[in-house]
This record gives sequence, C-alpha cells and structure tokens, in this order.
Amino acid sequence: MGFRENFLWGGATAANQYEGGFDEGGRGLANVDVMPHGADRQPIGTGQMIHLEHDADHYYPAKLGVDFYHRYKEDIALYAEMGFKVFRMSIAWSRIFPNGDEAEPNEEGLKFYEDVFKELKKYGIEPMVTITHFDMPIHLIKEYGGWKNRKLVDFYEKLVTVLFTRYKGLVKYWITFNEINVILHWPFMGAGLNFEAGEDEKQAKYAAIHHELVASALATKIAHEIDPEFMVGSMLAAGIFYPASPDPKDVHQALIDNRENFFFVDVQARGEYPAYALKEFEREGIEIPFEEGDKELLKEHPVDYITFSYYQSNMSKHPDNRGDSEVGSGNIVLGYDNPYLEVSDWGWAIDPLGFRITMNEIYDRYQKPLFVVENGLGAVDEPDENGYVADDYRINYLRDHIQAMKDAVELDGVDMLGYTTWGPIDLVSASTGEMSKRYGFVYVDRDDAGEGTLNRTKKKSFDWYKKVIESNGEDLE
Ligand code: BGP
Repeated sequence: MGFRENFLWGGATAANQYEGGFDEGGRGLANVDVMPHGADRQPIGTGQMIHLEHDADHYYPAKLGVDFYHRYKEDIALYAEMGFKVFRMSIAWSRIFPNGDEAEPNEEGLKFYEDVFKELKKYGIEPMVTITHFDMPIHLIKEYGGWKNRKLVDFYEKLVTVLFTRYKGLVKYWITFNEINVILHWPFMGAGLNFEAGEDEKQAKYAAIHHELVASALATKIAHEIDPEFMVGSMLAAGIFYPASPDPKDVHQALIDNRENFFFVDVQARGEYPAYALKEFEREGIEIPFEEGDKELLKEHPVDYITFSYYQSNMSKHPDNRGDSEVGSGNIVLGYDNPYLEVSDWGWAIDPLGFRITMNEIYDRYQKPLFVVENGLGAVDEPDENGYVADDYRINYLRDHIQAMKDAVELDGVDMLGYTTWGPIDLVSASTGEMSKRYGFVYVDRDDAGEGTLNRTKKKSFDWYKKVIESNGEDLE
C-alpha cells in the first residue's frame, strides 16, 4: 500500500530563478534575464511592454538567481542529506546555444550541466530535466519574433538532439516545456512574444503554441530514437476550476476554463487537436499553421508521462454571475476567490482536496503515469536571531498536500511516479521576481533588492521532509 517502492521524492528548480551566472561560461542573454523585479515585471512578462536589454533603472534578479552556478556542490549535498531521489532542474537554452541559431553548441555550457548531473549521480539522485523553463535566447526574439516563427522548431530540434545525445546515460526523465499553458497569460515569458499595436494576440499565441506542440512531439520522437528508455513528459500549470455555483451557466464556464488548460495535454498525450478547440478556432477565425506531417508527428509521438504543478484550485463564474467580483490571485492561471478556502500570504487558495481532485481529473482523462513536479507554499519567513526559520505553516501545507496525493494513490488508484516540491532551496519568484516569496527547506540570505550573503541555512521543514522521504510518505507528522 501507499507509494510505490521506488517513488521519486525530491525538489524542483528552474535555471532562470536559481542558476545565475548569466554572463559566465559563454552563456547568451535570455528573455528571463531582462525581466526585472518590480512594477514592470508583469507588463514585460505578458508581452505588453517591449524590454529586451538591461538598463540602469531596474534590478534583474535572474542575473544571479541564488548562484547555483557556483554553489551546485553545496546545494546537491543538502539535497542528498534530505534523501532526495530526484532533482528537477532546467537547462538554460542560452548556455548551450548562446544565440539559439549557432551551428555548434557551447562546450562550456554542456560541460557545466554534465558536471551537475555527475554530482547528482554521485549521491544516487536522478536528474529530471526541463528543456525549457520559460527561457530562450533573446536573439531568437529579436531576430525571429520568438515561438510564433516556425524556425523555432528547428532551433529547438537542434537543442534537444544535442542534449539527448550528450546526456544519454546520465538523464532519463525529460520535460519539453514548463507549464506550457502559461503562454496564454505571460506570452513573453512563455514564448518570447511581444505584440504590435493592433496585432491579433490570440492568433499569435496559438501559432506559437502550435510550434511548441510540434517541437514537443518532435523531441519525443528524437528522444526515443536516441534512447528508448528516455521518459519524455508534458508539463501543465494545473489546478482544477470549480463552478462557483450549481447554476449550469457556472458549470459550463468551468468546463470552458478547464479545457483551456487541458487543451495542451489533450494534444501532447492524445496526439491530436480536440474537437472543441478546432470548433473554437473555426468560429474565431484563428488559423493554426499546420504544415505537412504535423498531424502524423503529433499522433505518433505522444508523451510518456504527464507532469504538472499544483499550488491552488480555481473558481469559474459565468459572465452573467460575475457582478463586481474580481479575479483573485494565483499561479498565473487565474479564477475567482473561493469562500470555502484560506489563502496564502500572496492570496493563493490553499486546497489539498483540490489537489486530489486535480490528480483524478488528469488521470481519468489521460490514463498515463503522473508526476507532480511542483507543489508548495510561497510564504514570508522570519529567521530568529540564529538565522533559524520555524516554518510550521510550510510543513502544514506540504503535509496536507502529500496526504491528498496519498489518498489519490491509495484510495483512487492514480498511477503516480513521484513528487518534487517547488524551490527546495529558496529561489527567485517567477511571477513577482521577489526573494521574499520563499518555498524552501533551506533559507537563502538574499533580499528583494539583491542584498545578502547567499548563505544557506536549514529550516525546520528540512528535517521534516527528510523524514517524509525516509518513510516513503508514511510518517507525515
Ligand atoms: C510556476 C513556475 C515556477 C515557480 C512557481 C511558483 O509557475 O513553473 O517557475 O516559480 O510557479 O510561482 P511563483 O514563483 O510566482 O510564486
């Protein structure tokens, strides 16, 4: 009973929020590097404000992240101490191809990740690699307009071929695009899109989405040719939408809102565009830039497993029922506030049962193994005079969510491969660029303005998670 014997417990990070070293080792500039902390982050991330260079008026937290680039040995030793079985990280594309369109990769970049993977293997930790986690070389935006250009598929193909060939034997678990549905909400961060005045944004987004979906299927094909053991996964920013009431209009709205997200996995896992989406595109005059062979590629190369992030559930209201209620806060995909739920310091609804419901919905729909690759509580931590953080609130959140996952496995029969919490060592927030929004078991001395020693200190949750892993999820106290 309980979790499978080789259940993969661990933590998850992303190069743009963790790694730093933005101008070291031959790395090129990336879209995520120019996303500042502060009020301009959102208009830049959503593509409304064009900002493609660093300037003196902003602070850019991704430049240094929390310096995994220089501290990976120290960090991996901490993961090993907690007993991690898996560590999720991402490759910075511009470390491998600084501009994205070079003929040859940057050896120094390849070597860096090879060293990291070897360090993980030393402790028996399985690396899980997100090929793109919101990042791309800025040159691909300036020169080609980001993912709305079909050429991006070729550059991505080149990237994955290099990665799969080089890291065969070191990495088995791959994810093609982090939170692929984020492109609908933060298209510059998700796909390097900026919009001209009067441009049909939905058309541009779905062209970019099609290219990413084709690139994802192509990566799956290439991966299996290079090593049939490779596991290639999709990744969704999940969190089920509940109807705000039993009014059928709200129920129908929830169906629409859920489909907006499931659409991506429908294509990646079932291998074809779902009928409801094709009808919508037809109605709205959206043209999907299908090329010869795309349909077959999507159909023949579905993903091997389905990964997702879960932070909170959402709530849908039909426009007739919205009154003056405003959209609430959440992980990029937003809904209305649910009166039954408490919220985090950042207003994200806390809903462990929603986690179980989400897992069931996804598993029922696709019948493929699932992997939870992000979950956690972003909270303000206040270290005591010794620098120690007693983060019981974080332990409580994680305990309830792990229990919900256990219920999904034990009581509902969901096939679950593993679980990685978000940001096991504090890192920069994707949505706000803050350091003060912390998820970690390890405190990092760095503030929102970039000041601090970067020293690492274990929090109370460190020993708690260690025990959870040791007992394979049996001891959650
Ligand atoms: C997801 C991202 C992560 C991470 C997380 C927490 O959207 O995949 O990169 O940042 O959410 O969000 P935030 O950092 O905004 O709190």
